[in-house]
Amino acid sequence: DLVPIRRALLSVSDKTGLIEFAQCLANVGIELVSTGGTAKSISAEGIAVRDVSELTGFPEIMDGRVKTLHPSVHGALLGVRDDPEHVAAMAEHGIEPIDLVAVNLYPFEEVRNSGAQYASIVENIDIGGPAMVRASAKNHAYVAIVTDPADYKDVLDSIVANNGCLTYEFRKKLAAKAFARTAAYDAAISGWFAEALEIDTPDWRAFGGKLQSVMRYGENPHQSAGFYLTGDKRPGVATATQLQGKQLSYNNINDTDAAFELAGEFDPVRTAAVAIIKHANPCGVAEGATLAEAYAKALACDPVSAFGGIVALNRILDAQAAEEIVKTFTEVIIAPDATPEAQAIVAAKKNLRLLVTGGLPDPDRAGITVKSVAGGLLVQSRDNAVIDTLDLNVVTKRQPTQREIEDLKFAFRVAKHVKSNAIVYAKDLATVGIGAGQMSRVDSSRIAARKALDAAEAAGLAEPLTKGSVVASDAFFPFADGLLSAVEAGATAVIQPGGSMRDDDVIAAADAHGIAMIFTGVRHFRH
Ligand code: 93A
Repeated sequence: DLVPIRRALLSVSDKTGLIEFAQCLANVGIELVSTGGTAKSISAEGIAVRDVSELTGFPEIMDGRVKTLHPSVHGALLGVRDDPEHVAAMAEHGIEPIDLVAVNLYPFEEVRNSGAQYASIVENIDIGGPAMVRASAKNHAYVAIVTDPADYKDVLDSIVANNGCLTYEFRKKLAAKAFARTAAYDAAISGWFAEALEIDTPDWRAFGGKLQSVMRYGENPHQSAGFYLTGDKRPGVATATQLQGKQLSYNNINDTDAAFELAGEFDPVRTAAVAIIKHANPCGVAEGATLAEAYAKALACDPVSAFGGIVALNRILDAQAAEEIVKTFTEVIIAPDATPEAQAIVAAKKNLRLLVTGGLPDPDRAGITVKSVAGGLLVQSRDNAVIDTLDLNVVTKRQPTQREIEDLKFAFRVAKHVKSNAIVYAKDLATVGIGAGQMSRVDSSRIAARKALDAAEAAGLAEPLTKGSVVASDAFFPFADGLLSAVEAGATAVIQPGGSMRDDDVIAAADAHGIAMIFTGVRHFRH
């Protein structure tokens, strides 16, 4: 069970803690062997170390691409110490066993994230390092593999506590950690290729992830929760800087993500846009000449639900918008940035969380989404269909007016971010009624119209804003009833994917009421 540690191989790119580790190993009589740079650092401190080329009888070649890839090294790591044939082979070829290996790999992830050039990223794919890590980890019955400088101290303590040996239990744990490291390393490399080639397929990086924070609780207080980062640097809730406010909760993170992904649908050069989110669904979205105007329009859609909501902006938060937003109790504001004046205004609300992202999510971009089911994970490519690039077919006798077209595109853009069944009424580039998450489309349509009535009543308007509005549906109307309920609410134009067996009935119903209807050919289910 106990393996005496007599010889150690050190080959590290991250030289954190190296000297102290090497010194302590040497102090207890362990012989040190090292690769070029590592050996240099160690011997510079006056610690005795043999160069690995002395073991291999072969120099490092090809700019270090081949330095430890040699039978003298891998035989020393893989040899089974109580197998007579292995022992004989080691003796025959003069292979000196290695009992402890400390390796950390070329910093591929850092180099990739630093925006280095292609060739230098490729050069930072470590081959010999992972080979040694995997060989030692496989042979953990005899070899201890250390891949994290944070473990040096435990290793040393353990060697001292066990009279120069390490236990099987300890070596096994180190081996498990070693394989996790090489798996994450390869996942980073394949993820980088997938990105470079724009491969729109599941990317396994999403299942690794680094713990960013532990939340007080999950979706409910009796659930525990953590937030893991995939390493993807796109602007969003995971990479944002929090300028002020309480720690984000699990639900905050989920809702903030929904809010900002929706805000990202609106090109900031073309328009200012604001999305207000509650329980991962928008309760008001609008475009405007300024953020303040867009916010006021978004708020008017459903001011009751907006209470305690999340506000996402597609432009830099300015003072005028901040003044408006802080008038309503808001949990989180997320924007590409915030002016100092706006920050000062938000600062008056101590608990209000303000996140800045440095940019907007790109709705066109490929990516993946993951959802857990009992015993599995469902993985799919991101819904990156965007209305601007779709073929819009008018299927009714009446063509939509220019104003209707603008509102229809707006409504469909929003519907993509509403849980199915999604019905979105819009007028003058603002939502005026949103029906979300219903099991029947006609119910969503009725709820949206009902909410528009409530909002009109609260605002003292004579009639709901759905009068003269347009309506978007995330999926086709299976029957004419959903469309008819929208007509009843006062919609004059409809946008939907089309594709129902009864499209003809639905088109006939639209024609009978003088409705203009567009088919997009693309569905936006979101569950
Ligand atoms: O270029 S490699 O893939 N070929 C090798 O044979 C090899 N052996 C160790 N990279 C190799 N290494 C890596 O070199 C280690 O994983 C470590 O990250 C680094 C240490 O090099 P140095 O001691 O010269 O700083």
